[in-house]
Amino acid sequence: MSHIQTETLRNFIGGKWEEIKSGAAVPVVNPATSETIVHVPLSTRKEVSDAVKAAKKAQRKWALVPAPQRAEILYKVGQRMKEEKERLSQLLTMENGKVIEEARGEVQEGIDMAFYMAGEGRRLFGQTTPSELKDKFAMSVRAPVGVVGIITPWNFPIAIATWKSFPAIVAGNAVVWKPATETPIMAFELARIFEDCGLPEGVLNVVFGSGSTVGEAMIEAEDIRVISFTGSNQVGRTIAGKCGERLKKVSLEMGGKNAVIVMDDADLDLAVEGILWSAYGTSGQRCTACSRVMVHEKVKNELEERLQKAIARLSIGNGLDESIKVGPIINRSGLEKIKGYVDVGKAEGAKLLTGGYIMENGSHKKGNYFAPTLFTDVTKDMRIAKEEIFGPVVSLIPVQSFEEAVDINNSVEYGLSSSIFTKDVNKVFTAQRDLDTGIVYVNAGTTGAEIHLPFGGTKGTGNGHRDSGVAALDVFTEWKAVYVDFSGKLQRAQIDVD
Ligand code: UN1
Repeated sequence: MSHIQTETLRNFIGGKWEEIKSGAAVPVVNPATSETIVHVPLSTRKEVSDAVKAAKKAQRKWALVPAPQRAEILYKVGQRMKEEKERLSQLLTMENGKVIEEARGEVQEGIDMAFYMAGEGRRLFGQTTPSELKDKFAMSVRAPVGVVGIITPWNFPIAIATWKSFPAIVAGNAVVWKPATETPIMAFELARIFEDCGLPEGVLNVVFGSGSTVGEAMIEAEDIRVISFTGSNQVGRTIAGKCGERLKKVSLEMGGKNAVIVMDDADLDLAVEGILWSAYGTSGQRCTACSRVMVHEKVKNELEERLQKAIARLSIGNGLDESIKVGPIINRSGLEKIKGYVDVGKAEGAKLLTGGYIMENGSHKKGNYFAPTLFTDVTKDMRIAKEEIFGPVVSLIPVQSFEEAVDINNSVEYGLSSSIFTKDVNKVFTAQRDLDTGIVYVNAGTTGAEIHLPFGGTKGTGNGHRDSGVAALDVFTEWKAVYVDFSGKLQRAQIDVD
């Protein structure tokens, strides 16, 4: 890893790569091999405070740079990411475990976001609208909020970081970023690319460390006006409470319990492919991963058989090998959690069709591998049908009708993504209206969001905000209404209207 400056990564604060005083660090472990790749520092409140100060200072100037010029940096960043795509993808597979094809997809998602948000530099549209008074002009503009805090997860360490930091930067904010300690290399690489592309010092600051110290200090920092977080529901709720007390804007994306509906008229080959890709891709470690399948009873046996055959063909192993389809689980505690849910499912009376165990033989011994798992005869009240597992575990829930499938889809606490396989156009349109998730797919699995559309969900998935798409700008800007009276006299709104 010669391109990484030291054995322990450094924070990026005010344009400088800073070692932390205490020297405290933890290893970053490749989940496919259990080898230590690098160390990540555990910063303290002091580093957060330094980063906030640097960001505050930089933001004042950055906000005055015309947005199309701010965007120029994002174009350069996108271009650099494109040139370095293969190298970044390899590193991503090493630190996160996802298979190389998916790592390339994730880096591409970041590249797409760079060009898309760079385009916003020449849009950032507000509204112009007539005033109710003569000789008066009315418009709204987006103003940056100031310093923003972003807290990103290990499962999409570069894509999600771009969803949050790119709109923040193009809109004229400065960023303090705490990446997940499991996957700091993507943060190091992205910050380095920004530095190389000429981002003024202090506009992007990276502080490595734990949620309980670094995350907490960011929430408490008065000068951070927005927190954008992706992670667990439990942590998100705590953040929301703390931000609420401080009247701090907070945008949360907290996972899902996503379902595919397979109707009796579905193209079953397509449904099997869609389920396989969205459930076992990324080893089920996506917020959008398919975790439930509501299958019409008429095609239940057929779907079970086809899925089992398809699962048996999945190759599981080190994602750097191009032939591998399913990589490892991020760490040991992730594995234990998944195993725990399999035990719960069995105890609840669900029927295990395949998988259900930690793979500990042969080449799998070195990494954290979980066998792709399929349960059937699951009922909607079982815990495995309600709680987020974040692993390669699917529950088939037999249903008798379309309406029942939609009801079950909507019965969980989360509302991120859902999908339906059917050829009936009436069901397609009814489903897109009635499924209560932030993302709906027709004749595709539950994953595959594109960056120019809003990403997020309802109920326990979020708090009404969205990542990516134009909606992301709402998180990182304040609306400002501007009235210009050119009548030369005092005109009172609502009163001098005749
Ligand atoms: C996530 O799992 O948090 O739609 C992000 C998808 C990807 C992004 C997933 N484009 O699955």
